[in-house]
Amino acid sequence: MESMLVRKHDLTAGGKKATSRSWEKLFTVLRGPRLSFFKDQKHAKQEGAVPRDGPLDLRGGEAEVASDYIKKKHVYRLKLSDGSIYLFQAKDDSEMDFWIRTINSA
Ligand code: I3P
Repeated sequence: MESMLVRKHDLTAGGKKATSRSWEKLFTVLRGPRLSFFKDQKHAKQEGAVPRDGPLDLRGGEAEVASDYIKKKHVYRLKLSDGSIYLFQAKDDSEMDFWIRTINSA
């Protein structure tokens, strides 16, 4: 699975507040239980491409609607087993539901 996703890093491993907290549009690649983020599709397709972030290990993690996040619509939260948290903003609820299901079954 590959897609441009809009992401905000909230907490780092161990549950510390992330220092780089702005919303970013990143080319995202899901392979098995691993989620990797690239600057754009071109960077992702380069031979030996190194992700800008990740891969994140989704095993033991969970995605859910971020109903307490009221600044933007269609936002879902990914909690990882290491304590880190990422928020994602989908373009609508159906895209949000799709990604929540996809992440939770990865
Ligand atoms: C962040 C940026 C984010 C904002 C975050 C800021 O600043 O404005 O959009 O999150 O607030 O720190 P910067 O771009 O300088 O990193 P929200 O959109 O959720 O408000 P936060 O630190 O309160 O999460």
